[in-house]
Amino acid sequence: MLSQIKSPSDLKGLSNAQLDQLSTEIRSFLIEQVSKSGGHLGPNLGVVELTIALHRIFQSPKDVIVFDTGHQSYVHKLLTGRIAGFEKLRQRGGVAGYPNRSESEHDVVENSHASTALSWSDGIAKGFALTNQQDRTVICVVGDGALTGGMSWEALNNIAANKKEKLVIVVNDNERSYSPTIGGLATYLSTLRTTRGYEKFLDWGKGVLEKTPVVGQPIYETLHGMKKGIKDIIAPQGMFEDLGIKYFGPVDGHDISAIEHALLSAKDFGGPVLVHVITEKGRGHAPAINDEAEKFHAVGVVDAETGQPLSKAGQSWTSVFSDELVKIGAKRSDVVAITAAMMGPTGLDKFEKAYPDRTFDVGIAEQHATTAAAGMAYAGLHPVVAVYSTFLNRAFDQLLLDVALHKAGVTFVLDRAGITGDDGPSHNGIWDLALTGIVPTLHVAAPRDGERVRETLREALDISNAPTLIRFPKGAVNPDIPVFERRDGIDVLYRGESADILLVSIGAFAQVAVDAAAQAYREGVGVTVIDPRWVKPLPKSLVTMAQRYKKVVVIEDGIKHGGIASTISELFRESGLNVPVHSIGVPLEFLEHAKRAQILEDLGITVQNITRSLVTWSSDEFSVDTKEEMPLPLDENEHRKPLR
Ligand SMILES: Cc1ncc(C[n+]2csc(CCOP(=O)(O)OP(=O)(O)O)c2C)c(N)n1
Repeated sequence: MLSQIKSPSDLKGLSNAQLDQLSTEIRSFLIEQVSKSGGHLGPNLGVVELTIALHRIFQSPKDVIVFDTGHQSYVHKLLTGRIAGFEKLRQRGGVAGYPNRSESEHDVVENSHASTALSWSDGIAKGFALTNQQDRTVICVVGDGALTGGMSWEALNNIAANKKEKLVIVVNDNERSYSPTIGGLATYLSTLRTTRGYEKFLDWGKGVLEKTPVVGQPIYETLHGMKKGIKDIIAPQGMFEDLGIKYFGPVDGHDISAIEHALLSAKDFGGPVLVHVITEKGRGHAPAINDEAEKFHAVGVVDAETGQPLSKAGQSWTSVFSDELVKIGAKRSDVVAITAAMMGPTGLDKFEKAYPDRTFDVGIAEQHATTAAAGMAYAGLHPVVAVYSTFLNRAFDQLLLDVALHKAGVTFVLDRAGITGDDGPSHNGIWDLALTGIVPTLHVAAPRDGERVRETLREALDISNAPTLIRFPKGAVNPDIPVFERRDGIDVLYRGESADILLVSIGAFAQVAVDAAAQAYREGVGVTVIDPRWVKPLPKSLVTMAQRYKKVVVIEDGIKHGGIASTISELFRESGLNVPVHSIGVPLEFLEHAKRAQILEDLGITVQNITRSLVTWSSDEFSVDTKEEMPLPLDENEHRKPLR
């Protein structure tokens, strides 16, 4: 059946039995394909029936379906003609792990960061109303996890103000973010979920009382008139309705007819409506259901049947940090940990196990996490805020003004820094060095290996009168790269025979830098590799060191614009040091999904290529880097073209 679905219109004439068959086939397909490539398996297994129902009731792309976060859009992709692309899910040439406009007209919002869909939907609905496109409905699918994000509530506040807005909000409630959703909202949704009594009560009242002669009808009407009061007693759903948003539900999210019934009513309502759909994350796949911690929210390459990882991962950067923080926690009762709904992925789960009272999961709320950390620091604690690099973007203002301006002793630990690859443009952690570079008082470290993660974490936690930040990449940690000599906090990793080039290596690129220096030596070029470890503030001794060299080259896993190379250039300029600085890093582009290694290759960040550059630069008197001189692309679609 699945292979016959080329577009949503192919779903329309199917019988209930055929729809059941299709759901089963979609689940088998997802289990098989996602196990091969890795991806968001659990969330997608949970929305099979919901997505089918959405595409049967609404007419995409005329009606616009916006998925919050977008990680649960695989079924939508399958129903909109992209089955073949799943062979290479999240790889170059295959479908992206999130909605992607270049793939299909059915994808409108290219997301991956949570809690934005309600704002998008509100904007699109208002746009349709003002441009005479009233026949188009906007449907926003938002998880209970994404509803913990502040943006969702800013949007709801605006949506509710327009009683005529044609917007259907589908709350996909599976009680989980990665792990169980936390907070007051989760408790509230759970109340709605468990008090299904209200609708039944009203049906019963209608049936019985309407048949009761004379007094029956008035009693029913009175009860109906008191609806809200009764509802609040039997099913306290007042919150959404008090806001002015009609509430339907809860609806069994695995019963296509029931969902369709609710969606039809919602479609005809003529104002903002919320349909509360209950789904099961990982539905139909025993290994996912049995995964208590995360219900296979996101898996790597696994055995399709058992769900077990196919290769044994080495020790990761995350686990080095995780273990060290637990050790520190034993000696320092002031150290507390904060996660924004990512306890396991950031490695804070071990800290939570050891010190549950000192661990806080704030929901998908990076901004709140950051400002609350400033508050905790004021009260005498030393918070460690562990987030992915890409998600710190969201809390920039809080970092700048609530934390840094107040010189709060908060330590940020950024996982997945640098190019991450598979998850596409919005998941790369390539902006943190540039963004944090402009925050006064903040200290930033980029450890090159596990030993340096432990070391810089301890150093960071010893700073109590200013914020600190440590960033490291995704995946298996590098073998430790021993230090040749440490001068004023700067590690010398490789000493060149002659003073041709000083190669400043930032963070995890150190091994590549050392290997390139070794190769350059064979070609007669003397390259000394140093690792400053702390890149903000930069040690002043860098200037003294650089004086001896003909060229300085900086390699960093982040955007070149505003990155460490540019800070170093400025430092040299201000110190009156006239030495050319070359930069190896990420150009100012959105990088389409592909393996990290592939992207690095495209960008020329390989040992071989860097060696070639080092050799060229060492003999280049004028040191003009032509790549740097290229104008920014004028064509707005330029960033979609292949990287090369
Ligand atoms: C701003 C931001 N922070 C963190 C994440 C990481 N993240 C991805 S999905 C997810 C949980 C989403 O839960 P929910 O919205 O309920 O969707 P479900 O996976 O349960 O369907 C989180 C925390 C993110 N995508 N965006």
